[in-house]
Amino acid sequence: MATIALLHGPNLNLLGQREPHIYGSATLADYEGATTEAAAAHGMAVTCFQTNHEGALVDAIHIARDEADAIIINPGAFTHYAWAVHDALAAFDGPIIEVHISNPNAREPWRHTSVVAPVATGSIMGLGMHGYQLAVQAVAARLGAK
Ligand code: CA2
Repeated sequence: MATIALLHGPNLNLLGQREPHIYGSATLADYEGATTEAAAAHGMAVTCFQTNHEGALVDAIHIARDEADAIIINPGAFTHYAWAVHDALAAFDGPIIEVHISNPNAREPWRHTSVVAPVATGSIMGLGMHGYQLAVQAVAARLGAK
């Protein structure tokens, strides 16, 4: 069975607890559950991981090299400056979908740069939960899943 590593970066463990005007009321568990459900409809499994630490995210990407066929990643604020995350993703062979709940391009200028986008297969932003479901569809299409 094809496996997707669903990776979340810093502060995304707080989803649903603060800033609902930006990020909505869904929790991280809601995002992980919806992604897992969407993947199951394509016969794929999902492993979920969230961290507030850059090195731990790099380690999770390295583990995904052996244990996952695709990555769906919301790197949080690491998106905008974490070149170690960029380099780790560059060493992953399968599809990588970068997802953001909000639309960083419609926010502060420092959010307009993504160091992840150049090594992602594609980027989806501003669509909330729907973005994760679209990311699963993109992975399924690229892996030839049902
Ligand atoms: O829109 C996204 O998904 C972001 O990746 C979220 C990051 C932000 O730094 C990126 O620019 C865009 C921040 C996540 C922080 O999430 C919180 C959720 C609830 C309360 C506080 C922070």
